[in-house]
Amino acid sequence: MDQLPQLVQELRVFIIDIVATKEGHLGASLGVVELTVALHYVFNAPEDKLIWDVGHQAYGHKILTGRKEIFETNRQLNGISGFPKMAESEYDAFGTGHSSTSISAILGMALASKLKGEKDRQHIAIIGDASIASGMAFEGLNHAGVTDTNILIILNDNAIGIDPSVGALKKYLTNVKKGTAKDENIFECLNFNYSGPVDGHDLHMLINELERLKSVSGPKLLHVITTKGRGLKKAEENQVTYHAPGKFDKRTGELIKKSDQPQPLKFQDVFGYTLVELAQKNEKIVGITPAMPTGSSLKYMMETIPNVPSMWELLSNML
Ligand SMILES: Cc1ncc(C[n+]2csc(CCOP(=O)(O)OP(=O)(O)O)c2C)c(N)n1
Repeated sequence: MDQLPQLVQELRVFIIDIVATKEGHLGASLGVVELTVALHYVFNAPEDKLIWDVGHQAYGHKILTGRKEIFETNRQLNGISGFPKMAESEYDAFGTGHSSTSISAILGMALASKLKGEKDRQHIAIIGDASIASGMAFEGLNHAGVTDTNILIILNDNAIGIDPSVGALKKYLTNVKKGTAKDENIFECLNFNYSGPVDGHDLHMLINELERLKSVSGPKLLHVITTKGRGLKKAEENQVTYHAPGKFDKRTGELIKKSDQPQPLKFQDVFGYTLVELAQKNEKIVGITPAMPTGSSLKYMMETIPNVPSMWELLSNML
């Protein structure tokens, strides 16, 4: 227990060191370093199942589960995957990459465990505030709430996806954090035992809470508040850029320009600019983001043609 704060520190420095030169996702993994250490301290993976939704925040998990020496091959040809991958490690309970699958997946595993009569196995899914707002995650919550499975959903709430989170659930979670949510707790209403919000950077508190929840039966949800990019000032300040920043100076966080030569456009920029060109000629074209205006370059259309026509206008134009 005494050595864990040092482990947290070392893990953070190691992630920064490697991603600074090898590139990859940064902010999300930095935000869950304490949570990762706490989870692996309290639970007994791979016997207990841990599913990281999307999986771009699982670098710490990979490093702690036998992949430290090969972590520098992350996302390279013949190297390790940038996402949890079952074929890569028995600690990766489920292959992720597409968001919002973790609740359904962990529920399926918990139900299977129950059928097999395994009483002690714990099932945990860690999901972000952007990913929990999608349809598939709701389907999982809806189903889980009427089961007597021992599942723990950890909501990692940093108020940002790749771009800032949006929508009614985001507003609700903000109100929960401020203590001004009007009605009963939404997760309690769905039959989850809700606890939190807790500070996701307070290692001891996390460990105590996870230990406590271990013996609470039924579906549980722990609401954890974290800061994306935690521990690297620039990454905390520019959370969108530092989601996947490319090469940077590991001490200052300063981005390193690829070269002074003009760079070819990224695929998503070709897509984004083409869409603007087409939409300027055809008012029936509507952009729908995959919850990442920056990553998909739909931000160009949002900036150039920001008005959202009403559904009625759209329908009457189509008729
Ligand atoms: C189905 C699907 N849509 C979109 C994406 C692109 N995407 C990757 S991460 C992410 C947002 C993640 O935000 P959150 O769940 O809050 O996790 P955080 O990065 O804050 O840890 C999105 C939209 C995806 N991976 N899968």
